[in-house]
Amino acid sequence: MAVDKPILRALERSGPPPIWLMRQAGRYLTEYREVRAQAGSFLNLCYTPALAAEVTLQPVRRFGFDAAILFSDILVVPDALGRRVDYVEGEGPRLDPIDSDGIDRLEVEGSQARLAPVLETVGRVREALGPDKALIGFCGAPWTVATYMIAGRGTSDQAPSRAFGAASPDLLDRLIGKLVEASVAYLVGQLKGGADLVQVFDSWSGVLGEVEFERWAIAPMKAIVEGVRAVVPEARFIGFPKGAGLMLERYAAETGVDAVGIDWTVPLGFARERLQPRVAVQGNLDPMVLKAGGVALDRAIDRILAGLADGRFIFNLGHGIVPETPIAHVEQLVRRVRNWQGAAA
Ligand code: 1CP
Repeated sequence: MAVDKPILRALERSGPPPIWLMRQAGRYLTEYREVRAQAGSFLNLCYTPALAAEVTLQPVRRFGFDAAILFSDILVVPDALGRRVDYVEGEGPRLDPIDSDGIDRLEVEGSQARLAPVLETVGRVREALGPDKALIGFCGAPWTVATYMIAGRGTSDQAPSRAFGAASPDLLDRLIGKLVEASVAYLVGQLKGGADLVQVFDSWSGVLGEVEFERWAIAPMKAIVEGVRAVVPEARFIGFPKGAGLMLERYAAETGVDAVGIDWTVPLGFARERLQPRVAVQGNLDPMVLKAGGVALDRAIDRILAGLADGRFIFNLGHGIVPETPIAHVEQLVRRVRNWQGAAA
């Protein structure tokens, strides 16, 4: 694969830091809100290629980010596996909590046909995107997707899923195994359809203890990386095990990813000394600092760049942008990262 895209270059060596933002397509953009209203339901937006492609491209057009991230959601996978998924306005996703029978009935084989519209979006975006821009495909990591399938909604500590794993670890293994299988096929489809690399979001890995992190975060991620590379050998991965803390080092060493995303709690010295020698690092501005803006934002940006931009590095947030973020703050961020002259300047 020719490395003519700053994001792909940053996976291999240092250079001017490329930038994109998690949840860069979303409610903080007026142009997103217009398309979202036109689509009716959120899932309808995800499954309508013309509209999903449009909102994928909006933030790249507006801010000149180095990557577009496919507009979809991690919960299209349970939806495609035959579970009921609803998005309740102002509240978030709702699913029917899954049990042993439900796990047995998951339709792994049929799931890819239902995801065809998302793959069509990938193709449309790739065609419309400049050659220097990367298209990032994605899925949720099995543990994080499982937490929504088990609890039926987002929770603050994933107590229902931790309890499920403690009481029925073999059952959770079965669910995770099916999600690995569906995710491999889905990511292969995205990469063959035009994605330049993929990110796997393990937003809830931080609630797992050491043993559980090995079993339900590291092992499934390694299986996904290996499964995808068996079909697409050059596949590139960013893993984002949010909240993983000290477990980041083993995640980086053992899963086979090319880059790890780090949230804002990860010390820059740890990222530089323990992670960057092994993988590229992506992150880690606190979305609340971006929302606040001003001098505090400038200082935080400079500190991250001084700490990480000498190595393999992609500038990003430590989690998704929040809807209340002023557009001017995003412009301030992009300008400052683009003007970065290196630690010596
Ligand atoms: O009304 C709306 O517009 C719905 C809000 C929304 C949006 C814009 C949801 C519901 N999902 C999305 C898009 C989305 N989700 C993207 C698009 C691409 C981009 O980044 O621009 C991506 C990558 C995701 C991934 C996602 N969905 C994650 C992993 C990342 C993260 O934020 O931790 C998770 C956990 C979800 C579940 C989900 N979907 C939507 C919401 C509000 C949530 C979180 C629910 C909760 O835990 O309470």
